[in-house]
Amino acid sequence: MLWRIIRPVSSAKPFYITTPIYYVNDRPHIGHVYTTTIADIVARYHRLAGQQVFFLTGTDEHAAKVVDAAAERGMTPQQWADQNAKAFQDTFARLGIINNDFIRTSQDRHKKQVVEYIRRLLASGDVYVGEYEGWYDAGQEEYVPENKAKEYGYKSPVNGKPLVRKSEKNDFFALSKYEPQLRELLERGDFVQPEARRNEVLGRISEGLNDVPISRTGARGWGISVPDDPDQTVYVWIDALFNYLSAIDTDELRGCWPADVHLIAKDILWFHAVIWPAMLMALGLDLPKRVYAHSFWISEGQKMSKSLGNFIDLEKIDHYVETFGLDALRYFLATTGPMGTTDSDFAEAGFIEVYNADLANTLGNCFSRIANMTNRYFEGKLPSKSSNPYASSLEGPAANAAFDVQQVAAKLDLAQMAAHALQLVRNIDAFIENTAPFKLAKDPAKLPEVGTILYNCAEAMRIASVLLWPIMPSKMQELWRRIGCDHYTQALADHGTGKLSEWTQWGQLSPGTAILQGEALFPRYQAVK
Ligand code: ME8
Repeated sequence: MLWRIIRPVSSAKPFYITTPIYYVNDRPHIGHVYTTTIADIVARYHRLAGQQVFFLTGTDEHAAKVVDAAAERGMTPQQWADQNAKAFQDTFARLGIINNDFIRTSQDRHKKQVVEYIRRLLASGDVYVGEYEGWYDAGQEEYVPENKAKEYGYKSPVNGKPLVRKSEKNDFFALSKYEPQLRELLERGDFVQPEARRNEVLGRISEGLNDVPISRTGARGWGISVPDDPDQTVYVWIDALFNYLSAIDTDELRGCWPADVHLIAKDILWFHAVIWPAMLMALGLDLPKRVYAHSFWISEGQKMSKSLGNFIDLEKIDHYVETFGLDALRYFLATTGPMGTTDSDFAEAGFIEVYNADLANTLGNCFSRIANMTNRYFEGKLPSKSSNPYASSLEGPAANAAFDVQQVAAKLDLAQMAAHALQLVRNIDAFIENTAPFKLAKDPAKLPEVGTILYNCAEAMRIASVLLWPIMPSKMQELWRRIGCDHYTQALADHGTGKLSEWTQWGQLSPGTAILQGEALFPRYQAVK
């Protein structure tokens, strides 16, 4: 299968990035699309930089709410899970996501491995049988601690339904035993990002750690049975967290572990920052290098909800893609999305503003100017860079942009990645304004100067386009086609790798290359009245 291709370009450990695996009780929405798109951008950036990448996303299927949702429709849980898992796969494919694998927790390959991991956990001495009683959030498949339950008014903070008092006899994982190691891990500084999220987790650890159930009863035949104890089913969260290991637990891929980044949102940070590392400690496995928890999208100023009708669902996502193009959606998600600690608003007016300002008026317009002048004054062939006052004028700004993008990419600061690349495009525009090649061109004696100016512009634009490729792959490939750089597209096809440092060196475009004008890359959007 195509998505399993992983090219052995070097013996270095592949960069392993994951998204949460999403519940299949419903179809995907903008939140799921966001995390997976962001992961795609990061994965593409690492491939562009020449690194092998393993990018995993998928679906979490053994939740009780899947059994309920299926029953309401007269389907089996597997049928309902199949239908929704397909919706996630189709959506991601349509949105240009190039994950290496898509794991489903109902697949045999996952279930078999989980049984093995549970066996090892049981043998670790960190699991005991105990009775648990507490407030249960059925929608989230999660027990809520007493103080939190009180704070939430004994209602789910996610769906507002009453928490239920529940008691069970289960297998428990001795999480509390790992408190010192977890505290040390969190204090190390870069394990949980952003910083404020790390402090939240540390604060909660200070309140004390309760042991956690890793199995449950009454799973209605849907889930993974605990080995040698068929009454108990592996608790869906434990089953789900293991996906990060089960997907790569093959001779070919085991070397991907540990994960470089688990990308998630704030809602599931506790599981990833505390429970998951403790389980790995108990199993004697390496810990992921980083857990990055972004914030939430709200919509038109309010929390997304079906009843308010402001849910950014698949239909709305498709509407944006049809109207503005897929890359514009990716750009909007990357530049205005909630990667920090505040939520972001998905609003149509904001989308149009970003689209017109950055993509139509800046990036698209700047490329048109360069292509138009090259066609008007040099018959569409890139002029030579003779030495005159303008030689290498944009070389410094281009080098700065390349350097800055690499700095911020390491911090997953996608908005700044885009901003630095766009700054280079603004530098090109300012350079055109200052040198006024359209005026110089009136004097034939000045044509070598005009040529040098245009060479500078095209070269800087090429470098900006390389830096923007992870965010807007199709449009940048189209731009490459128009400036004779199809070999970049070929190198990056089928999970291939690029040469970021070479491609951002100055002076790669050969004079004489055909520069194609073509249609506007990002036509200006005018609202239909
Ligand atoms: O929690 N804004 O699955 P889930 C941004 N199966 N991102 C959002 C979002 C929003 N409004 N809403 C959801 C689960 N997300 C478990 C995970 S992992 C081992 C198991 C994204 O379907 C975000 O990434 O509820 C969040 O963490 C995830 O969807 C939760 O997806």
